[in-house]
Amino acid sequence: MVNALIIDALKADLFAEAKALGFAAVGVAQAAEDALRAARLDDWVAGGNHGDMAWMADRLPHRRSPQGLWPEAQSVIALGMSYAPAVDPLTLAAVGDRARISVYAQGGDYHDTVKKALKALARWLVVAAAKRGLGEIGVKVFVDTAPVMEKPLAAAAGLGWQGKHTNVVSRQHGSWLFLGAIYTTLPFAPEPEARDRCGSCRACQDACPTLAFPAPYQLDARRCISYLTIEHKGPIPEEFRVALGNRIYGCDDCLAVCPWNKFADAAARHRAFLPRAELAAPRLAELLTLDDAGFRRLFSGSPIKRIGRDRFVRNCLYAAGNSGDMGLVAVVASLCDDPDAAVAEAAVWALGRLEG
Ligand code: B12
Ligand code: SF4
Ligand code: SF4
Repeated sequence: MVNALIIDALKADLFAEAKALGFAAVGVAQAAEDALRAARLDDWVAGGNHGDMAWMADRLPHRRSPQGLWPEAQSVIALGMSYAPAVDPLTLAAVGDRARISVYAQGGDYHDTVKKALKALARWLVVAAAKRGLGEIGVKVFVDTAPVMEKPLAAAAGLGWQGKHTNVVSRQHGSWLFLGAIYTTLPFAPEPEARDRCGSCRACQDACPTLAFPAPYQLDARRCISYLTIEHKGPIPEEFRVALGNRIYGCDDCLAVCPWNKFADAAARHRAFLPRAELAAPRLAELLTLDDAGFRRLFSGSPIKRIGRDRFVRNCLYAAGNSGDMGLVAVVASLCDDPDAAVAEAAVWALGRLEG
């Protein structure tokens, strides 16, 4: 009983510390398995919706629940950091010679920023628990790369609900939260789950250029531009190339049309995610000339560095093919015999489209 009171007081202080460290949202969920959530994950993977992301199918028992990954975990601290844009990301949709990089990748790499803040918060918690006589507690921090279902856990912790586009939507921050989690052996009382506020809206499903939602709340990653431009290796299937438009890294369309974004406060955006001027509306002509060294220089500190020069230039070539800009013909032609087969093939496709 005494411990329960101490743990409740500690939770209040933890939430304040999370805000001080730059998190815009924080909540707590149970670490025990949720059978429905686990079954839906299994169905999604069994249906092949993860495409070539074999790491989604590996370690499924770990991903199904926090205790599947770490049996000693008692609760999950779910955290959200805002990257709310100041301008509507769809405004660049029709500008031919410019490329579109999704909002999440225009600033610093969220893996670095969120992980640093998670580690600082976890360290704070270990010290604060010991000071309050709770002994030595265990903590593990996660952002993105571990087998953790960050969206359902954030929803269970009350940060927001999983919208029909499957991402977590917050009443205060719209679609624009990066998520992270701390598993802990401390048995915090969970927050109430957030209510689904999508209602009869289907704006995100209607906005998807590649029809990637077979049903509300379900995404077929194999059709998603985010997957195709970031995760997919080799040539992107022809059926999707025109729909890519000028998107060269990720896609924001289903997030950007969500009506709840009108409540998102760009002032809550963490300063690390302010867009870098050269990535907000880059010129295709310049991106198409990048070699390995130039690519690494431009994208140092950015999540884009992970895909490497070849996949990035491949994406830029599809966008060039869609641009209708004859000024790009010479640079596109120069890539037709690129040593990377997917780049060379994309250049031939783009040239055919520009000239044809
Ligand atoms: C794999 C992955 C992808 C894949 C697959 C996306 C997906 N929807 O699963 C691809 C490459 C396509 C992708 C794209 C993007 N991603 Co991503 N991705 C992940 C990752 C690594 C795992 C997600 C996962 O577990 N998927 C498996 C499926 C089964 O999980 P799920 O979508 O939660 O599935 C649930 C629903 O389908 C639901 N469900 C099924 N049927 C039904 C029926 C009903 C009635 C209901 C209510 C629910 C329901 O139940 C399932 C289980 O609970 C997470 C990080 C992490 N470790 O969690 C980031 C993550 C989800 N991505 C993120 C982001 C930002 C993006 C992009 C916006 C990036 C961009 N701008 O290009 C896009 C958004 C595309 C979209 N509409 O989802 C953020 C989302 C933040 C948020 N606020 O939600 C995360 C959490 C990364 C992070 N740490 O911040 N991503
Ligand atoms: S990110 Fe783009 S392609 Fe993927 S589901 Fe959303 S709108 Fe469709
Ligand atoms: S656009 Fe509409 S349906 Fe989609 S997540 Fe937002 S409120 Fe829900």
